[in-house]
Amino acid sequence: MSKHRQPVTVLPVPFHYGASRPGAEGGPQAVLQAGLMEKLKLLKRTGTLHPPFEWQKLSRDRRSMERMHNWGRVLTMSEDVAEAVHAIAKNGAFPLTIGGDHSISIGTIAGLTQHIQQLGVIWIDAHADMNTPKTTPSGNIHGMALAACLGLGDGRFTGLCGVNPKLQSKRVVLVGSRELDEGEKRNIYGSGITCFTMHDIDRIGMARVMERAIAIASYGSEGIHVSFDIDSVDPGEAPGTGTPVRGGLNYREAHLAMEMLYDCGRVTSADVVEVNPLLDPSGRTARLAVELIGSLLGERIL
Ligand code: HAR
Ligand code: MN
Ligand code: MN
Ligand code: MN
Repeated sequence: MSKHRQPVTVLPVPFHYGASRPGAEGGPQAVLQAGLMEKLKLLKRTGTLHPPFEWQKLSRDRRSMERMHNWGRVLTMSEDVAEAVHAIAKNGAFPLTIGGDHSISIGTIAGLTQHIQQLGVIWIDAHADMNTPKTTPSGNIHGMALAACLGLGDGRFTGLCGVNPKLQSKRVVLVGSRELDEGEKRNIYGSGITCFTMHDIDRIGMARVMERAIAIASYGSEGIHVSFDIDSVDPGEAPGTGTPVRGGLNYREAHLAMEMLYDCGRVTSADVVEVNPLLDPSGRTARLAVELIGSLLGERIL
């Protein structure tokens, strides 16, 4: 089946234990309420909703430490998400995972790499999520998610699903970075992944950045995973997120990135994370998320 026409299966992951504050667990409901399934129907992408997990079991898990807050809950969630995403991909569908904080991508990528060879990843985010327990300034695991997928950090996460590392740095690209911690910068340069900061977008434009990002992520890969953190977008457009950073992608740049990802025909899965409805009662952040998913799946807003 053409990648452009794969049916989409939505996996809601209402989870916030990878972040410092609650709210992101309401992300999936907010995005569904903003019309996600209707959008998929409009685009003729079927749109199956995966049944929710029994998240209650997580609340009793108290395993935590100073440099990896709530690691027990994050690990249990990651195992469940990996299994669900692998099953969705095996069925020939496009897994669309809706977070939740960005730690959920540890599970998504673990599940995908069981099915897709040499997965490429484009991580669109104000942050790099390249900390390890050694470099983290916060202890929050959402800031360590991409590092874990590259084999950096604690073995409980890097070893998830028995493959380590899950990604090869030559097919991993950051887009929109503008808040990097010092130790994290060393991890980025040491790992060899590609990083397009907001400065690069200002300098050469989003179109050229995305052309390069797509070329890098698709080299020798069977598919590209898009991990989209809504905080990549400027807080003026997307205020409902836990760690907003000024100077982000504007409305047109965010849509252009998603449109170019659709046009390349190689995207086989996506995460949309860090929508926090508690911080945006107006719902505009969730509505923007639905719009951007539309562009990623072929809608054109001109
Ligand atoms: N770099 C900081 C840390 O590790 C904050 C990053 C977490 N925020 C996110 N992730 N939303 O993209 O704690
Ligand atoms: Mn992130
Ligand atoms: Mn498989
Ligand atoms: Mn972020």
